[in-house]
Amino acid sequence: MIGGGVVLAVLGVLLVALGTQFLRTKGWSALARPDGGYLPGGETGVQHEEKQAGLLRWLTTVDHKDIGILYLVFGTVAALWGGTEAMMMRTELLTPQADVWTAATYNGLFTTHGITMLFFFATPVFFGIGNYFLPLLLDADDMAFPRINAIGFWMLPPALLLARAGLPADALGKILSTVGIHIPILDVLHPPETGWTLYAPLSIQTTNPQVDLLLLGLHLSGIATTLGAINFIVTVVAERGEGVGWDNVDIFSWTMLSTSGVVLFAFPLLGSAVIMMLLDRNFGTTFYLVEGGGPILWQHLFWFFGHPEVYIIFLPATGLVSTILPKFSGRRLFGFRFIVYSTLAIGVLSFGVWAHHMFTTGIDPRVRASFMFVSLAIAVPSAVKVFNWLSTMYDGRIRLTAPMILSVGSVGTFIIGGVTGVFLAAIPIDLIYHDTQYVVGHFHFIIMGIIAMMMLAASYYWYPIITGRMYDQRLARLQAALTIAGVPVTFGSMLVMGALGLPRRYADYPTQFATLQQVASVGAFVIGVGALLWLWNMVQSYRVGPRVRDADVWNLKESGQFTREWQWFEEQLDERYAADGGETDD
Ligand code: HEM
Ligand SMILES: [Cu+2]
Repeated sequence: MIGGGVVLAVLGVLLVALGTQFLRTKGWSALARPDGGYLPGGETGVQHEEKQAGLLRWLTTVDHKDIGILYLVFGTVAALWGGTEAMMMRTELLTPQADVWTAATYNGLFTTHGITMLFFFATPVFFGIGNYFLPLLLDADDMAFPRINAIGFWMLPPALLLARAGLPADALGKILSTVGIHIPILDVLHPPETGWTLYAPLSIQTTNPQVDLLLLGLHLSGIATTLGAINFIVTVVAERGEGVGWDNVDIFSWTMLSTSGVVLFAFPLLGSAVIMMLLDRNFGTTFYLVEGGGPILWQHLFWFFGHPEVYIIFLPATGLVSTILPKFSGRRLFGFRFIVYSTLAIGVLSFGVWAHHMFTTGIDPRVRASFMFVSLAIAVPSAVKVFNWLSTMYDGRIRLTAPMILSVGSVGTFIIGGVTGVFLAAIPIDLIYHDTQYVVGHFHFIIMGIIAMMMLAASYYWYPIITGRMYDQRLARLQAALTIAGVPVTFGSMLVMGALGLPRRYADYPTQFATLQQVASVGAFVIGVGALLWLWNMVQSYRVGPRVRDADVWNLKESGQFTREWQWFEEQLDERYAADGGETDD
């Protein structure tokens, strides 16, 4: 025991020493990159000027901005797919019976909706925003490893196809069978019905081979996410421009750095856990079976990944609030340092709370209590953020643009999502609310309320930089209002239904819940209409929106907040319009 302690202590000291040395090293960008990215002397090994044309360009690009856009487009497609499933579920729930779709279809819907939204929408969209803007914000030439960056992205489409092969296979099989063609594999692949949590023993006993493809897809997406995270970390640590010291790193980069650190510890574990599940399913191992490690082992491993995953997508959203809110309050971010500390604290604490998902499984009460305390403790750094945001707005000159409306809305929905979460962290309350619609309501206030809403805010805030054009701002404000109104109607109803005892993951329900379910569905359709308006606005403005000629779109110079990405944009505009004498027409 004592020997082990000494070894651990020595290892710890070594690790800290190494880390300090790492951070002290100057001139990282002068080091050769093993992947052939940047060469010594600050010359780029990758020539963005010689881009290919058309489709080939998008398939071969290693430019961080292009890869960022690829991520954003991919994430948007996934969001539309997962969003369609949300609308299908809400349609089913309009009536107490499972009559619109079968119960089996509903099971498939919530499973694939959850997986698509978390793995293929939320994470990729933040990686897209990070890819596009981190190098600009940090004054770096590109991401640290441009080729690895491209590889990381290109693993995602096959991962999505593997994870979601069930639906296309099902549909294709049905279509082909009407014309008399029969391909057996298409009949057996159908959407998994395990929930996104894939609990054993159900996920091991299910014969549907689509579950195996899903596990492979998750594994692949895990590799992709890890590669991306390594790239973000090295970029922030080693690729910052001359004038960007650690005291000068912007808040969004801080959150991407923290998120990437969390990814590094969470996703590889998921990778191993799903491989063990594949072995259980196909090769007779018993990692998660009663005679072996037991089903609870899966829950431990899954949530050791799963809880940090929710912070992986939450932290960048807070980074966006901290970035956008001050710009339209005419004031600097209040308590910058404390926001950074709270971000780091949440990142570390996120690994100490996983068993709060397992309070009802009969684990040792003493273990449970410790997880309850850490879970409650996370409320502190989260509240620090909220108070800082409120203080930033206090006495400020608020301008209600679309990104600002969404940011303020996000702070509001986050407060509801956070406070309902504190209740769940308390064991006696969780024992009652576990597996009810209350839980689903709680996490959607976060996942839709701050995460998706801040993505929308970011799209409105930075749209001019990415496209060089402006969108319809009135439509954007309308869309922001619809989303903010829809979230509490939909997910507030779920909170109430859950508190009244309605379990989650059921296609049918007792008739006394009909009214609340219908209210929730109407709210969801309002959000859905908003999403379509957003899509229309983005696509249409990309084609015919007015060109931006003054880089100070948001009047940021006035309050001294014309930050690096906008300065870069200004240079671009200067070059563009100097080159053609301002003759470019729409
Ligand atoms: C308009 C927006 C949305 C609506 C109306 C919606 C609706 C729903 C519904 C009805 C369920 C199933 C409830 C049940 O019967 O158990 C669900 C589950 C879930 N949703 Fe959403 N959702 C939305 C957005 C999102 C977003 C943006 C994310 C993630 C980024 C997300 C992640 C999840 C997850 C992880 C589950 C749990 C799946 C499971 O039980 O395995 N949702 N959602
Ligand atoms: Cu959790």
